[in-house]
Amino acid sequence: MPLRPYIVGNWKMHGTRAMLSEARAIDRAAQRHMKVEVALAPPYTLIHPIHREAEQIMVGAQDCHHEEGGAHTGDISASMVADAGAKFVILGHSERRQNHGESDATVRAKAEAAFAAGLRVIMCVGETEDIREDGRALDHVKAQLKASLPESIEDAGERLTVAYEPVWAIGTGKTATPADIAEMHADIRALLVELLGEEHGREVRILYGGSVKPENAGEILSTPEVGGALVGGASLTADSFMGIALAAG
Ligand code: G2H
Repeated sequence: MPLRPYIVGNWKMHGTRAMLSEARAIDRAAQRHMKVEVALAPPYTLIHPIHREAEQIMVGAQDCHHEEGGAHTGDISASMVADAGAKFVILGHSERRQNHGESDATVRAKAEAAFAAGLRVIMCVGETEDIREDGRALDHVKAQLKASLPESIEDAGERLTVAYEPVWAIGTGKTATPADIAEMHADIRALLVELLGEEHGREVRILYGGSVKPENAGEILSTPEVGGALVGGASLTADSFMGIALAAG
């Protein structure tokens, strides 16, 4: 049976405890829209407070370190975010790949650590504008995904989600066309089936991310092979975030 549409808010580096009221409002609204799975990835400092209060939404982290512990000042491990209440972690976001020099190998090591800690993983992939203009977007994204995923993933259908986020569409107001999204998601689906087998490969949800907002969510979410959305800016208020969730189901 296909999993429910998955709408995930990525608060990035936004949010102090003053934002807890927004998380509560999202949680209350999510209780009225059970056809959609709603999740939030706040900054680390808000994982536990939101986890303690939320009844419906799933809370996750935006990153984790690949090692279990050690002399890594400022880092946080997969088991630590799980201990704080996180049920999933976003990995390989382009802001991590670009601003922190994360390679596919680093992202893969983080995914292995996250699965070992019992977390679900949202694996982000996407091409830059130069790569798209060169006509290499499909090959680039598939190579990135293949190199970022662990060799084997138990219960991949449930525990893995892929997010396609064209780098040029993130926070810019630009979105890919439905035809471009459908083409990319179909290619990602074919690769997932090749890597994970027919059953799990078809079950994994493929999210679209990049300037998703209530106004464009209906069109994006009805595109073939789009199983939900990873939402940045528009997830910061309950009204706009739940406007997107409503468009999903
Ligand atoms: C892409 C997205 C969420 P935004 O990074 O991951 O952010 O919706 O602000 O483009």
